[in-house]
Amino acid sequence: ATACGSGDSSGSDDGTITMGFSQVGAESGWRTANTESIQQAAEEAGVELQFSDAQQKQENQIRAIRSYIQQDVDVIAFSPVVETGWDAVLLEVQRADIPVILTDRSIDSADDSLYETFLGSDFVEEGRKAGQWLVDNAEGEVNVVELQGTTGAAPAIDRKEGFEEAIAGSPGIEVIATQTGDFTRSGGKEVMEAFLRSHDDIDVVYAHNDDMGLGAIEAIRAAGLEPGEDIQIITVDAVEAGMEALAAGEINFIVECNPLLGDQLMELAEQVVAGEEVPKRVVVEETTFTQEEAEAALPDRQY
Ligand code: GYE
Repeated sequence: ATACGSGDSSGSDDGTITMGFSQVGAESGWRTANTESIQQAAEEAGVELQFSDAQQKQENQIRAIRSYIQQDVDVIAFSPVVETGWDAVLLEVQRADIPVILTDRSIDSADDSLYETFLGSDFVEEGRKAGQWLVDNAEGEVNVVELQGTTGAAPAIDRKEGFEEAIAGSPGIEVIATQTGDFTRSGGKEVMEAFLRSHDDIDVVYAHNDDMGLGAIEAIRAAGLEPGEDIQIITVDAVEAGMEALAAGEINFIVECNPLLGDQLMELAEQVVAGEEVPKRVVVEETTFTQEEAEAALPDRQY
């Protein structure tokens, strides 16, 4: 993909768009579905995809982005593992005149000229939905432990914030412990084991994703307790394994976070490469599921 002349980034000579995409990692079922969606959508749209997996490390993403500048791709898209620390590398991209699309997670920067658009969910709203369900279903004093996502990641920061906002008016609901489980099943299990060792009065787990909730289920079982009964579990994502646990009564409520962003990403890429105006923010539409709703929805779920 060579841009001929200044400011002309209308794709390679044969019109094919080359996209450099830096993915967070493969930490969760959500991420796997997201990667598949992007790869499949690229193929269908005829976009040549340079894909790299950062294994949840910002330095790997920065390295990948620099290599996409070297390759002079037409557009760079990435899902930033953490919110801060992107200005320097994104200035390099800007100087190379390559448009940037943020997908899934956003960045925390004062300079919004560093990217064209951000396509992703409203994580604060997801946290609010989780908290609101608890407010509506809580009886008496409720002790919550929180399994946070990756430290510094937008969905971890925002899901915490939205949840706290929703429970703020309910003095009976108290978060008695909170710690990161890095969005992985093993992380969720380990942290839940530690919580169970130091607290004998846990009523509810709020996990920032299904995978950590599934890890918590294992820890709760191992402690001789019934997940979903003795300790209730609220998660975010609604990936297949989470929905199955919900339908089986082990999880009590899931807030959906849709990973199927591929088609919208390719559309936005075509538009920004063609120099068209795109909205600065594209929000993904989502719902929530109770145990009964999970059972009904499972047969038609795509992830
Ligand atoms: O909820 C979690 C994944 O950024 C929305 O990352 C995504 C989150 C998702 O690891 O499962």
